[in-house]
Amino acid sequence: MYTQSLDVPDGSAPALTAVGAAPDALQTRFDEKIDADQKIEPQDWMPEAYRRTLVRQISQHAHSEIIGMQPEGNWISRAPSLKRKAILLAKVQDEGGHGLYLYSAAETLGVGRDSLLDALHTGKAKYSSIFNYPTLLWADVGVIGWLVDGAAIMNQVPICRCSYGPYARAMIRICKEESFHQRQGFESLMVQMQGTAEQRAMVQDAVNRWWWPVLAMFGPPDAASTNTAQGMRWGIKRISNDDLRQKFVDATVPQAAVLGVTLPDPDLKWNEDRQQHDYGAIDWDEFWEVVNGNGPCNKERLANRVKAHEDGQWVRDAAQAHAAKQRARQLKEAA
Ligand code: FAQ
Repeated sequence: MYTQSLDVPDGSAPALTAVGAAPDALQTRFDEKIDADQKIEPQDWMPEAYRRTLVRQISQHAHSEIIGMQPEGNWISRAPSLKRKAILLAKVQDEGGHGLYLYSAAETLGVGRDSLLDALHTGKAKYSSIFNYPTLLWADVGVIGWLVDGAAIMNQVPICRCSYGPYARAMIRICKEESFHQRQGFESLMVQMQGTAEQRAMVQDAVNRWWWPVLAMFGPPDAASTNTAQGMRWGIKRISNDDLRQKFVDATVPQAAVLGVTLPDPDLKWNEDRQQHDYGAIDWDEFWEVVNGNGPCNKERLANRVKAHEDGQWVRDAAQAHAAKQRARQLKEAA
């Protein structure tokens, strides 16, 4: 199991590095560390805005992983073979594990898991737009692995170099698992593309529906991205939304050719001058509708999550009762 430094700030005492130091000196030390590309650790002094930004991003990332279990989880009972079912089960469980590492990383910033979950369940916290689209066909599962996990890797590899130590370390393991996810999706699609005309049409249909939401997943254009400049200054974000999107398009076009699918964009073409692909306009109105709770599956996803949390209450109660019993026994033995 992934572990963190447990030496987390609890707000009751100044961080060790703060003793005897004036705030300006602390800010200078923090800036020097960021400039030198050193890691900030939970026990280090950090500006409140840096802490808040990390809590926002890491918790939203955790929520995305947990909600992101639903679109593919929907197909576990209908996978076409035992092999595909075993792969899919492992993948969906991995996503749950990613959520747990990330909640742990957020907790090192002095925030409780209950409050993070509460923000998700009451609709205050965001999670990735992409998980509000339905999985209509078996091919959707392969396309999620290929394109959604592919986009996630593109976005998350740079976060392995994030300035906040616990987040960066969590991302290293997560990215290794995402690579397996991407490859299993591509392989599943490859098999389907070598099947019947009906299977090939199913894959193409899934690609047509997922392509544009996947491009939007990287976030708004740089000009409209409110958090990018500060995130990059702090070394939380290393590459901008548009640059990551471009890298993803350039990496995916040759993969689509190997698969034999068409990416649904008549404006997608190689630009010799830029040495990159041009691509068509993303529907940002649709993106914001989805982010603001009005996508095709937002209500269903959140309702499922709240129900799962409520249904699991007895497990949390039992774990706490067991821990209390253990503590009482240890106290009795020590007395
Ligand atoms: N959906 O100023 P920016 C996965 C919000 S995990 C919803 O550019 P920032 C694994 C953004 O929060 C996928 N909201 O923001 C998997 C901000 O609002 P706020 C999740 C979005 O933070 C695979 C506002 O728009 N990955 O796929 C989205 O600098 C398969 C302005 O945006 C991560 O979370 C969106 N797509 O950049 C699981 C990675 N985009 O918070 C299961 C970590 C933007 O100020 C199956 N996060 N917004 O109210 C990041 O890299 C960044 O937070 C970005 C956004 C790039 C997502």
